[in-house]
Amino acid sequence: MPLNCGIVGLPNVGKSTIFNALTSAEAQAANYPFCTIDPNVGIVPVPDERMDRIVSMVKPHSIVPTTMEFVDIAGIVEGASKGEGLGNQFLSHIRQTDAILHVVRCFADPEVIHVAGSVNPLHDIDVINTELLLADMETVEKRKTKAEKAAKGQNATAAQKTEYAVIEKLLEVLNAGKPARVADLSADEKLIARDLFLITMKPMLYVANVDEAGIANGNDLTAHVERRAAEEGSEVVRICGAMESEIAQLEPGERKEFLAEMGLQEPGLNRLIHAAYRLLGLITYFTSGVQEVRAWTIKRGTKAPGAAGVIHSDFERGFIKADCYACEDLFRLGSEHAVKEAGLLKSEGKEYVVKDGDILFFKFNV
Ligand SMILES: Nc1nc2c(ncn2[C@@H]2O[C@H](COP(=O)(O)OP(=O)(O)OP(=O)(O)O)[C@@H](O)[C@H]2O)c(=O)[nH]1
Ligand SMILES: [Mg+2]
Repeated sequence: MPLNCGIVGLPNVGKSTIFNALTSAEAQAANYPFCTIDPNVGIVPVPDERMDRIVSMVKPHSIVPTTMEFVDIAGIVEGASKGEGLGNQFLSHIRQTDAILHVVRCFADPEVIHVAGSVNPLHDIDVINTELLLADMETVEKRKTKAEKAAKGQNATAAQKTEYAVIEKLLEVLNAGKPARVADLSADEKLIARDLFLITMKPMLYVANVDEAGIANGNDLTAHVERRAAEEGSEVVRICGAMESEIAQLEPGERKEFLAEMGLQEPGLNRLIHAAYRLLGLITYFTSGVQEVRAWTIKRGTKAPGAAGVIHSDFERGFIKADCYACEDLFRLGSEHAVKEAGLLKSEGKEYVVKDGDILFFKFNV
């Protein structure tokens, strides 16, 4: 199962527009609230210029980028946790994602309806975050009664006591209006908390949907979002949904020209994809040969056998070793042969922690 990011926010803020630009899909995006009802799912290649450089050197027969999944979810309104708007059903769609991209409207356009009547990013952020928080409080409260009884019973096990302690810690944080992710939990406690599938435990970043004028330096509205995000330790990605959807429809040549005219290096979507990738704690390694150059996704901290397992479970089961070098060494020295000559191609064992940008060759035996 690939990890995925849910696109979340108030109705009519541009979630489906951004999703369509990301996935080249044609999910319905229109100027009325609750245009999206069922979640739209799309798989997106992760742009990687290191991959392009490897390909230009190796000239393989086939090229396979790595991908990630985005889910376009229905808009949330005040009271959603109590069933308002499209209510609880959509919270459950968010609960199934691995990370949250919280889209905040930072463009004025009087033509586009705002559900609260006026554009006010901080108010919008509060509405969404409050609903997510309330949903989590309900989840934790539900669990509390049973956990408390077990923990205070005569035959309470250590695990039951820990579970209750975790629930108390989480409630303290949530009651203070803070997301569950800031709760101070040990690694063991986090495992217990994970079973609750809390929405505010998921990593989250803000996507400020701006008008064209606001892309380069932001605008008055994004300044608020950036301040709030800094207080929370969250990231903000600025993007113009309307323009990204135009860029996405251009041919590659036209796209380059258009970006150059706008004074941009790359589409905002690339920045968004990379930010989402980081948010999920993901890194990329490559396999490279004349047959195929391919990028693979792993969680940061994965050891060599686990990385091999992403290709095939046999690779993990029968893992012997991995020959490994950094793609940066390849770029610096010009060829795999030169990397070898320089003694930078290493044979790594089961304990090797794979690094972002490693080029790996697995030896296995099943
Ligand atoms: N001016 C401007 N309009 C935008 C931008 N992004 C989206 N819109 C418009 O905003 C309206 C709503 O866009 P959608 O993408 O359908 O919004 P949504 O958040 O998916 O809405 P729901 O599915 O109803 O929750 C459409 O009319 C879009 O054309 C933008 O960057 N600038
Ligand atoms: Mg939509």
